[in-house]
Amino acid sequence: MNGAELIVSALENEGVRQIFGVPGEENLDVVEALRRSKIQLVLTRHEQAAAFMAATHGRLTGKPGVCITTLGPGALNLTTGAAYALLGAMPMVMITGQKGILSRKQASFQVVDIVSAMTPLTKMADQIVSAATIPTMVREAFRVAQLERPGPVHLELPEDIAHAAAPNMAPIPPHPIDLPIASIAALDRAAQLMIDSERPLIMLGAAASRPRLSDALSEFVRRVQIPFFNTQMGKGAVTGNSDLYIGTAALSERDYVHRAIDRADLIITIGHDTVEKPPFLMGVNGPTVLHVGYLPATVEEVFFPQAELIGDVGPSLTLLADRLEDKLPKAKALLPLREEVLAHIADRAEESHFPPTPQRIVHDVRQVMPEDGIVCLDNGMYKIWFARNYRTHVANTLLLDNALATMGAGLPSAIMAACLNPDRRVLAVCGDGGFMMNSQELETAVRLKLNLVVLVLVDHAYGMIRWKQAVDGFPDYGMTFGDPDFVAYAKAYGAKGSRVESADGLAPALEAAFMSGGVHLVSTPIDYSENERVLVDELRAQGAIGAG
Ligand SMILES: Cc1ncc(C[n+]2csc(CCOP(=O)(O)OP(=O)(O)O)c2C)c(N)n1
Ligand SMILES: [Mg+2]
Repeated sequence: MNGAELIVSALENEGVRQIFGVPGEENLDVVEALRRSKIQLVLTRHEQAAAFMAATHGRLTGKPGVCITTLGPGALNLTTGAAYALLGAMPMVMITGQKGILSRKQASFQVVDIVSAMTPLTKMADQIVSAATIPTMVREAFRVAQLERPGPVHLELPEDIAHAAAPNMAPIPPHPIDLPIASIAALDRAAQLMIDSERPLIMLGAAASRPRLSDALSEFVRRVQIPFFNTQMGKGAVTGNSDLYIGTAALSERDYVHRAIDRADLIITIGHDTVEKPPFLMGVNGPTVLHVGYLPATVEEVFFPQAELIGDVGPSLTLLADRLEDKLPKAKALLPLREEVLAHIADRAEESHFPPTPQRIVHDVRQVMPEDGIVCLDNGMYKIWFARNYRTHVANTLLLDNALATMGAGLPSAIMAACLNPDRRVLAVCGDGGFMMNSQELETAVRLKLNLVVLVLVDHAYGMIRWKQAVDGFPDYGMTFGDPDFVAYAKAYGAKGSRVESADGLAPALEAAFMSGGVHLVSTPIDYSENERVLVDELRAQGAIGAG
């Protein structure tokens, strides 16, 4: 047995089925060990995409996804993915190669101190210096990656350690770890706050979307009957309960949902992670915030809860609901605002206008996506529209990144979602800017024979920045570009492609794309004049009303 075989057996022991990446010569012993293992090596066309895919595996399953690269340039290409997983709390294990550490036959060629580069981007970054430490280091890497708050870890395996004879060691079996549940005193205090509240509101934050939490959380909301809103990354954290949904806080203030937020006297934030753009701004005049989380709140200028319920969120919420049975007569005090808020959000969703408005696009996507269909967004202006307007009914069916908010993750995350859910519809939604940052992964999707539809929204611009430029009063300058013919581009990869050419053309084009199977790109123009009309003028007016 050599070091490479030992690490691959340790990965098998962790239940790893796929590894994503671009190997280099320093990984060849590992590649050979993978060839003889149960683990599939999935090549990507850029390491960044491999990291986005591995992180999304962690996000959707709670189990770390694994990616592998060579040393230096390949390893550095993982850094954006590492930050994506770190800010987004997605468990991931990154394995990178390195030149031999016992002798230096190639001097310093391609040698970069990757462990140092990864240290601020990970929960743990370490070099393996002896094969005998592999079983413990791999076990520790997976533990650290998964434990709250989950995130990425990095192991560097130098080629001589991978190649050298290793002791025949058994891997360390993983065991379930149950987190502590909130204390009785904290539960009583939280229950009292809720009982005393006149106008309570629940907010579901990013950590509410942990896959293992969705059943208990959905049940809690059903039992207490308090209306809820969510942050962008808390969207779709609960299954059902849609009659209590009161909106998504895609902006920090003055959006329609803030009519409810501003009137609440108690906001129970479940799993809020301040990596997200603030869903509301706390001020001296309230509201009171009860933070429920796996970990204590991070205190920020705009978020400083007055009470906390810390512990394994699912079981803690069950105990909390037990204390509230029949004691919340005011639970639905803010519910009457719901229809008004949602009616504004649905405004112009069916307008026949070409190019389609963002509202119409969100509406048409919802029409063709079944309840359990998964939409994966890249980053651009449309993300705000999807966050505000797209209704989710099943947990983890709208994957967006409001933490690093990086462009380029939409397609890789959708590839991972499609790998994990071959029987569900999966749609990537990308701007013409973000799509081109990892569009080469169309080849990966085709090679994996996935069923996947990619919707590209074409405005020939970095639209989001162009919008901000306008909002801030700058002249329109420097944000436009030319695009390839996206349909021809998709076809060049062996995918299918179609173009939306009329107001009513999007839904049928998406439906046909899903029906025909395989990888299919649908390109549509988008009319972003609504950004100014709704997200600036209309909300400014509504903010003025709110202030008065
Ligand atoms: C990697 C990366 N680079 C730059 C940005 C800043 N940024 C945010 S949105 C955006 C424009 C996105 O353009 P596009 O994908 O075409 O979407 P659109 O807003 O036009 O719909 C840019 C440049 C970012 N978030 N991530
Ligand atoms: Mg664009």
